[in-house]
Amino acid sequence: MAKNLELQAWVSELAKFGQPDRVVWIDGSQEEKERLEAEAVSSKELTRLNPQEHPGSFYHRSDPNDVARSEHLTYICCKRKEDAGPNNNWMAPEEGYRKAGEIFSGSMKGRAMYVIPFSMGVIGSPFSKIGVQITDSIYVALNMRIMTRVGTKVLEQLGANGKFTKCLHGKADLNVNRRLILHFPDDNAIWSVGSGYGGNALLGKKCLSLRIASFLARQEGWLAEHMLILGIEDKKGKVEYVTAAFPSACGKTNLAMLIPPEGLKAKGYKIWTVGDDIAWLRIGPDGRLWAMNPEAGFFGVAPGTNSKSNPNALATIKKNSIFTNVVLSDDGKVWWEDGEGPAPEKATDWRGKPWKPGLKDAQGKPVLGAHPNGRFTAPASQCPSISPHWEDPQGVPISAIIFGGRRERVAPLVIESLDWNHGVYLGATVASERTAAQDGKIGELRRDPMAMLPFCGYNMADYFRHWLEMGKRIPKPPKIFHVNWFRKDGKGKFLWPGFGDNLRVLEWILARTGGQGKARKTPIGYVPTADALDISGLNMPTETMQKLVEVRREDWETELEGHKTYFDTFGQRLSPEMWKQHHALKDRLKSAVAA
Ligand code: OXD
Ligand code: MN
Repeated sequence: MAKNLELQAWVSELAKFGQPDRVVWIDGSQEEKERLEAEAVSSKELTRLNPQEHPGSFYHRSDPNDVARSEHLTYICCKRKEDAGPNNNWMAPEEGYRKAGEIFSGSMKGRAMYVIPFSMGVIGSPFSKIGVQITDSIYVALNMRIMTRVGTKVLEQLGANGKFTKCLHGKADLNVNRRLILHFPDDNAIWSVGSGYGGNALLGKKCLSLRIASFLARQEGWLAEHMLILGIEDKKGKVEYVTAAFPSACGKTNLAMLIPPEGLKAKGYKIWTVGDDIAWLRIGPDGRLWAMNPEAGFFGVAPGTNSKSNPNALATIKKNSIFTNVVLSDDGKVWWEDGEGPAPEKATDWRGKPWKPGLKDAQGKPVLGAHPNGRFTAPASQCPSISPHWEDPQGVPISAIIFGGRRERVAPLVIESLDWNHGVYLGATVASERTAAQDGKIGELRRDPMAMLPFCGYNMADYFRHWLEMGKRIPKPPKIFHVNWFRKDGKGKFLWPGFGDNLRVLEWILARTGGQGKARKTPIGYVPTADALDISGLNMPTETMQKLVEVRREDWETELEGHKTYFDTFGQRLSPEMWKQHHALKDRLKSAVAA
């Protein structure tokens, strides 16, 4: 039980509100883990997997209408609509509390209410934030135990007077028409009702560590970002760290756990994973930017994870993991499309229906066994490439920030910004084709600034301003880059192999931060010369490399129009510096023609 009176009062108030049968305080012990797992198995919320194949691991199927983040039901509830900005859905706080309250009220009847004290970041680090999540989902409670640091130690850290984010989650009836994911930045509170999907229900992740944290970060002078953090160790043992922001389901987890490709083996690189999804960045006493991973686990997309795309992830999920919405074989093993080994002959799919390889629907279309956004939840400590510094309270110093989009055309493999403000412009204009991690039409192009569009807890115009301000305050700023692994040739084939070979681009990036690496200055920034990257062992024709680093003026003129249309959505609120960057790019494109 908590010493914190505010916490005690809040929990009793919510118990009256939700009317659960009992209240269970999560202490974080091993005994508790086993008890919860046994309960979840007997209530059929979890299936215990084959203990030889998947020791300590479980399977979960979510409601078929509840398999991805519901962006259209996600709101920022601040007093003034303009403070939420065009990038967010907005609801007045009173209305939010009322609407969600009506759904919550009495909805925990017949269920347990779990109270989960959790820390984002190592317990006790001055940079960590404490939250307490209330939930009536045992699946959520078990996932939170993997994704965050939970329990008595957190309560001790919170003490009698500590502040915490109040996170209320209730499954209610999992009805999409009675689902709301609400953020109250002024109250440091989150109310999520009607969903059991990770991104909507594990409130420490997107809700606290990005939406609420981005709001706090602006007030407190730091950055909360949708970024992986990785370290690259060279032959001499020197490690440099980079962060990278990509839209959901664009391979952040794969990049964070990258294995050096054959062709670069002789160079003796080693990659260290610090985080795969979220970075909190602060200015260190040495004037550099330092990044820490607030999470304790990985909540990764399963389909596509295999021994080629990500052997480290496969090793990480060998044990003590939870698999959601993938294929479950009759002998208790999991499988997914583009995964490892042949599909099981006797299995059930993510919807719980009998499934076998080659199954077709009434229209003759193949039936996927796993949902494209099927997930694994696994402890970060089990990752073979986990950095020895991943839990350093102050984080790791950053040499480069990388923004990435998913574009078939236009954006070259890599661009180095001209300076910090231009880098902010590059990040602010990132565009991507939609993936399966959010509801909506797959493939549609959308602007996704800094990969934060669904996660910035306030007006994005103010967020760009905050980035520009940070640039003034960092004495030794990292360089900013933009990458695009997804460029295709005229026939729809990817030009770049991706996966481990992305290290070749990281190598160039680090060379550039160290004042080396061959580049040509183009209107859009520095781009590698066609011979700048080490592509040994790749067997790549010169024309392919030329295509990858090509900057086509016509494409960029159209692109520029897209930037303008996007910037216009922010009206007067957009910093003049962003327009200045826009016009400078226009001028550079014009003078390139003249030249
Ligand atoms: C995620 C996401 O789950 O970005 O990380 O959707
Ligand atoms: Mn993410």
